[in-house]
Amino acid sequence: FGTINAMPRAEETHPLTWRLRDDGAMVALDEYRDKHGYEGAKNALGMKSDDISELVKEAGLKGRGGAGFPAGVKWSLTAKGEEMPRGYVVCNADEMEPNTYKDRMLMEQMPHLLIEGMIISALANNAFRGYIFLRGEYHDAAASIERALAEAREAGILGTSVLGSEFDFDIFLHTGAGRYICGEETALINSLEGRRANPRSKPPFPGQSGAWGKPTVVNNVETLCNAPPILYHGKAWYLGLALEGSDDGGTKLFGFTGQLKNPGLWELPLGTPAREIFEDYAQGMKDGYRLKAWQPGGAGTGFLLPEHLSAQMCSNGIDEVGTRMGTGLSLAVDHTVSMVSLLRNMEEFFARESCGWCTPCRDGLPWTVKILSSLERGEGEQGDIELLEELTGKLGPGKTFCAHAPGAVEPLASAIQYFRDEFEQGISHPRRAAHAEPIPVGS
Ligand code: L3W
Repeated sequence: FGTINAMPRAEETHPLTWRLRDDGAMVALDEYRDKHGYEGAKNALGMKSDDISELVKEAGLKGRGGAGFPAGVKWSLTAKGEEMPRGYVVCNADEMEPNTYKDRMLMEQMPHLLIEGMIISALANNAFRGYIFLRGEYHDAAASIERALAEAREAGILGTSVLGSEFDFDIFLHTGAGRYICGEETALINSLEGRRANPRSKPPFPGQSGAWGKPTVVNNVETLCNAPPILYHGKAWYLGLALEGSDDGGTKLFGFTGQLKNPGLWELPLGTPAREIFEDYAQGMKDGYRLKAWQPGGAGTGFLLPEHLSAQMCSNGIDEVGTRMGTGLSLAVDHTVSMVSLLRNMEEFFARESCGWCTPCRDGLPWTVKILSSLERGEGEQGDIELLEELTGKLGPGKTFCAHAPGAVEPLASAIQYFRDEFEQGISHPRRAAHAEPIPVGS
């Protein structure tokens, strides 16, 4: 994997990828400008900030990082006005979700689209500075972004008088040090400030009080990259890109990973049936492999069965079959994979990446790993599955400080729901008695 797969792309239908070069090199400033680059930002410069938020809201752009919160609504809620200090636009580019590499592709090849999106977000949110919080391992993306930032400053697109206007705005690149929790927006802000990457409580949302106490809007890379085409072509066009039945507007980078004939990444309309992505684009399973289950968009989304491929890939379409679209880069699990081993591996990852601040997450996730490991060895005991189910409830939404643990137990709950027999096969012991005597304190 690692490339946006070759397919015919047109400006009218592929707002994110139509400018991509066949050689995979970065689209430099001249080429970007030749293809309507920075025209969306110019339109935004002539608009009031509230009108930009309203346009993006009405275009149906939802967050592309995994949670799907409407971008225009987020922008409209940022504290702004004469009496407020100007704040920050932070691009969440800490792409560490397993199977997910869409933002890397955009940043390596289309950094000016991201910069333009951040200028539009800055205008909507009255921000004076932008930060791109980039996953530290993304060296090629860092090089593209640095080159594009230099080109943009040189051309008067960033800095004082953005594109000849009275608006000042500059962007800086910040590379992370490799923690999954930095993708949680308030942990990201703490890390940006030089603190330990623990999430903060919400409210206050970052739009009220974020980086260094100032209003801060945090958006995913792909979300920001959708702003320029909306500002250039308008909301009706953007809404019309999505297929009937989708509550979301526009297109999305969708992917399929696994033992597939043609794994990859494609820009497709929101609402494309998952089966079309799996069969037509990914070309189905390799010979000798059967599809057993799939996950729509990252390790934090629930497992689905082959029959659920009829669902449309959009937030409402995947909600209907019981989970979330997440990042939209799907995983195909084949018949040779043990669900118990797969879940043990996933929960090990989530347990390791917990910030450790709240008790349910810090202690609960390693507990799931311990139980799953014994089931994997065939040494589980009666009651283990019920205990795992209890843990999926106690680590679920609303029980922990942030979305990390609820995301971690979503695949576990669905794996038990659909593949309970595989978990039962790991049980070989009767339930062990609980401690008969209390353990003396201080012994
Ligand atoms: C103002 C309100 N703003 C919500 C904002 C909030 C945030 C956004 C989404 O988790 C999920 C997680 C991962 N006033 C607001 C408001 N907001 N209410 O909306 O917030 P939320 O709480 O729904 O989600 P979250 O905490 O951001 C994100 C899942 O995404 N995920 C993983 C993603 C990983 C990547 C990556 O590596 N690139 O994206 C996959 O499913 O598990 O559940 O901005 O402030 N009243």
